[in-house]
Amino acid sequence: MNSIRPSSRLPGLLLAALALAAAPAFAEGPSAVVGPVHLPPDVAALPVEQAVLASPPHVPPPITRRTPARVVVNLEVKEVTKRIADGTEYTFWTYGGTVPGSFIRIRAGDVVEFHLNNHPSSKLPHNIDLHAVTGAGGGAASTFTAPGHSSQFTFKALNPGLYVYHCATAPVPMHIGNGMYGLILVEPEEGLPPADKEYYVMQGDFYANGAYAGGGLQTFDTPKSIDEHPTYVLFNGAVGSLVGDNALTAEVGQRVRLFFGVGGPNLTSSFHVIGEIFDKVWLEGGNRVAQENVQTTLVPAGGSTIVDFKVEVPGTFILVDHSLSRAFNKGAIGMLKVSGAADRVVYSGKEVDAVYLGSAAEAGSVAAKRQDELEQKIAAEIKANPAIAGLAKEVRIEKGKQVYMQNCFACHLPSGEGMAGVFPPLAKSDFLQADRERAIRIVLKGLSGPVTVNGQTYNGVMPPQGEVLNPEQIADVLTYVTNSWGNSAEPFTVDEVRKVKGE
Ligand code: HEC
Ligand SMILES: [Cu+2]
Repeated sequence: MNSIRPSSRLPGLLLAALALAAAPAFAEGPSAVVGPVHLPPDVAALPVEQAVLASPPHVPPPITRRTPARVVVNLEVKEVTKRIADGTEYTFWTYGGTVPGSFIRIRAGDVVEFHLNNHPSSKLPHNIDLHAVTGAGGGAASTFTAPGHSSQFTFKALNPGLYVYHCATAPVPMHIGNGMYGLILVEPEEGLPPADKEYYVMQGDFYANGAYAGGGLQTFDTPKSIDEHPTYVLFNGAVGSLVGDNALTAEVGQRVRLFFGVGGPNLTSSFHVIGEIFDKVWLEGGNRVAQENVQTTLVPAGGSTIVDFKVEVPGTFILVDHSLSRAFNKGAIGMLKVSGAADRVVYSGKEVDAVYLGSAAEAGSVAAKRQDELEQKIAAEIKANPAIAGLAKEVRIEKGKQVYMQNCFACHLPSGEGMAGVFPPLAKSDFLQADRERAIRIVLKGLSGPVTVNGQTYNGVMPPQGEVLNPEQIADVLTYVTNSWGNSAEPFTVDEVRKVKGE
């Protein structure tokens, strides 16, 4: 963990970094190495502790000591390629290998010896600005670290609260936009009130050089970022990172605490949990409860909140940014699954959330898994046997099912049966199966006016999907609906869709 003198060893990278920097004051480059701090005897005498870091959605255990310590934090920067959406990967830059980065938990009054280690496989220098730090750049100037190097600095945690940390290397929006942020909790001296479950969730906006779930490997798109037009708005770095098998869990009667932050780089969050009310909100991540009984709490970019709520009834509770296009079209959805006995006085009806979204996202993630399995099968089949047409169709169907579960099921229902008199059925629909081009046109351009499906007349409005779905997604969803629930047809091709689209 030796300090290095980056200015003498890294001329190439430095020039590159400085050239990129069009130098706003907070985009920190390297600063001179000033040598180890002289700790006064009372600080030098403090017990030394290695910080336990946790990966999202988990947090380290509460701090039980009631006296300060010298805490050593080791955080590793790693550039990794991981799933961002079904069938789609992204090159993330991370603290600790995850988005958001490792959760750091310390206590007010602690003196922290912070080590930032940039993995040798990294392509770029990085640093860290911790909002919990009192000092220029929040540590950024002292931690500018080249690949394969390690920087060290010391700070005293003066203010309790929940703080964002992030990379401040130029171009800063790109480093943050690639996932370089996380949370550091500075517990008040007396600790936080106890909770049964504590979770770590961060929202971020991602600007990809491709469409939402567009497939393949995506990277950061600077013009989209400058225009603040994100491709994804995500909880914990991927579509579905908190749904299905990955959902947060709790039991009836427990007190749940969410440490929620927004990395940005640009958007704020209207953070809401569908079907729950925040009993307590530590507004803006400050150190006291500022409000009780809150439905939606606003969290700024580079800010945080702590929310507590007791779960009284079982069910699936959906975490969203209540700017809902981000939830429904860009990925900002998570789930808290609460198990236990129902309390029919508190809540008696059928589980609306489960139909509304829950089962959809779960069915979606099952479909995603199935898609992956099938794709692996195809790869194996291609090697052994060129007869792969049947499997290819199955993949299209599974992909189409995911599109359906996001865009169609709300009206036509997961069973494809529609709703009598309101939404026509797709299952065994004579109308659907009679004319392929018409089916494509309906999905692309919508439909209104009277139609007769299986002898029943409908006169509603189906919104056009051509703006939301690309031709491949439309071909997939039509392949799915024409090969499900007793329907059967040849797969729809992207060319067929393009032809109708170009009319
Ligand atoms: C907001 C509700 C809504 C959504 C979402 C929706 N539809 Fe429809 N759809 C309708 C309505 C209403 C009609 C009938 C329109 C009319 O009466 O003219 C319809 C008609 C249809 C028809 C022709 C009638 C039939 O039953 O065969 C097809 C095919 C169809 N939709 C497919 C889809 C697909 C595929 C999606 C998703 C990509 C989708 N719809 C999304 C409401 C919706
Ligand atoms: Cu960085």
